[in-house]
Amino acid sequence: MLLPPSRHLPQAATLGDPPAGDRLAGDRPATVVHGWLARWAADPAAPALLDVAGDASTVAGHRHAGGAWWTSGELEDATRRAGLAWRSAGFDPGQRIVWSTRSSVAALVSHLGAVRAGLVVVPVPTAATARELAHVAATVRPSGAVLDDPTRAAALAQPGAPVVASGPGLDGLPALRPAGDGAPLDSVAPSDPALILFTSGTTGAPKGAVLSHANLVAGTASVVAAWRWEPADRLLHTLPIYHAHGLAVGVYGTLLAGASAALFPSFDPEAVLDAAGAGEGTLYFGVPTMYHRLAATGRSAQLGRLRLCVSGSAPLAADLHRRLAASATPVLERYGMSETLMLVSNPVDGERRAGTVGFPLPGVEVRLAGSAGDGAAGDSAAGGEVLVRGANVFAGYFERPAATAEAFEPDPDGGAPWFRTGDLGIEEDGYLVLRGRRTDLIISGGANVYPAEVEDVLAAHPSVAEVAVTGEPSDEWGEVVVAWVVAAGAPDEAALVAHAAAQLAPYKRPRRYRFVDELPRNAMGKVVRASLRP
Ligand code: MCA
Repeated sequence: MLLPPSRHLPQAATLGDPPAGDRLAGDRPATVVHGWLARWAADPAAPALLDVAGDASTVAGHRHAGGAWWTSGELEDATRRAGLAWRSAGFDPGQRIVWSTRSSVAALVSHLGAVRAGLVVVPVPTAATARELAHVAATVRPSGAVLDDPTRAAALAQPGAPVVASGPGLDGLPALRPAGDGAPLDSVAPSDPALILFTSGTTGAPKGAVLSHANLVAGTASVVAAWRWEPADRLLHTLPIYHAHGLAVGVYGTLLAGASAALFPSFDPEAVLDAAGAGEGTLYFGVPTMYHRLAATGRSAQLGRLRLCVSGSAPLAADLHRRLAASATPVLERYGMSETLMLVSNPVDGERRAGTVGFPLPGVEVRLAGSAGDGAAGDSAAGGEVLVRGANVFAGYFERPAATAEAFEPDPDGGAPWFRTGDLGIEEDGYLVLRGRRTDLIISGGANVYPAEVEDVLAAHPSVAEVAVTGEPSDEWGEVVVAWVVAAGAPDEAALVAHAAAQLAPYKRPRRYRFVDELPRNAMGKVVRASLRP
């Protein structure tokens, strides 16, 4: 069954192949780069980004005084210099760079410059271990890297493939050729790859989802339109910039709307509430763990001064939604994925219904497979699998044709294929209600954890005979990671904790170890993770 089309705009409109009279398609730039350039040229004096930490920064020779707003004109200059610095260091369109930095304007300038130069940016969490960095490097074979900590570059080295590493200021890039050599800046085409986001992997190690410039512009323009994002808006930005939420929604959205964002170096609930209470912002985007901590301060009424608070990346508990609505503001819950960017959102105008993620965004089609009115089989209590398509949906996983093929389902009417989200849902008055997952994915603090990856790491430890990993509900984190271990000999939890700390980023590490005599298995001998969950 197809969900009713977008109800976000005053008139039915889509961002896909548009019907006549679609006002949004006319406004939409061909790529995000073209969108940013148009905004920067239209109002170069407009404030664009602020480092709340107040650090002075120099990027590719552009100097900026600490504590002041970067204007649109400065961003254009600095990102052009950064793009030319990549060129001068020998980088050509299509080459891949790993980008793993804390939130700062300098880090974003290095990123935006690379995108203007047509490089493909591969964001990686700053807490990634050497093993995780090596997996990324072995998969995408990067030529360069931007890292806060240059010593991490060693983990990216591949035999016979040097990686040029720099800090966010790009001072580590060599000048090997005139910057004018190679393709001109800003010559990307909509179908060119722009980002590779590591994600998914119901079957083991994470894969790289390749997003094109067309995907980025579709996935960003839809929320700019639906959330009525205007140049006067100012985002209080506390998300990490290496995930789609903080990067594509938070940063690209701000720049495409010609709006501004104050970048906080990390999430501190008191700092957010101080800024909101002082009228320093109009927008806040967070994961449910952040809203949980904001509510726990007892000061969440300050959020009521903002125009719009958005929650995503994990389900927002209906009870927390109601508490925030009563004390401050009805949070707008939305739903997206790294492979697709934003898909479904509660409305700005109209009821933001707790426990639902809302209506399809402009340009996104949503179908529930296996529900009434759909040909495929499915579990009617949990609803059908959520299938989506639109210009925002990625083309595939990097060099993984079989995994890509599995991720899509043919259209019953012979149209474009549908991306399988792995989530199950039902429709209620046009709102999408998510009801669990087809996969064993765990979402902790808004970050995705794949049981198979954690199991592979733990299984390599000599004290482990067998292991299964599941998620356990948590008010603060949504879910926390739990490992069920059949020990080989005496159980040794301390050794497993140390082993996990060396191999896994903190959010993937089990919070609890439960030692058991055996793991539940089905008739085929496969471990049934679902029967370990509470
Ligand atoms: C940190 N820790 C975590 C997590 N983050 N443990 C489990 N899950 C996590 N997500 C660890 C810390 O390393 C620390 O470990 C302990 O938990 C407590 O740390 P604390 O200081 O309280 O945490 P924090 O550093 O304040 O981090 C909490 C956070 C952060 C701010 C909520 O997790 C966060 O920024 N989450 C957002 C993730 C995100 O952006 N997801 C978007 C994915 P120890 O005690 O051992 O030191 S994009 C996406 O999902 C799609 C596209 C979408 O729709 O948005």
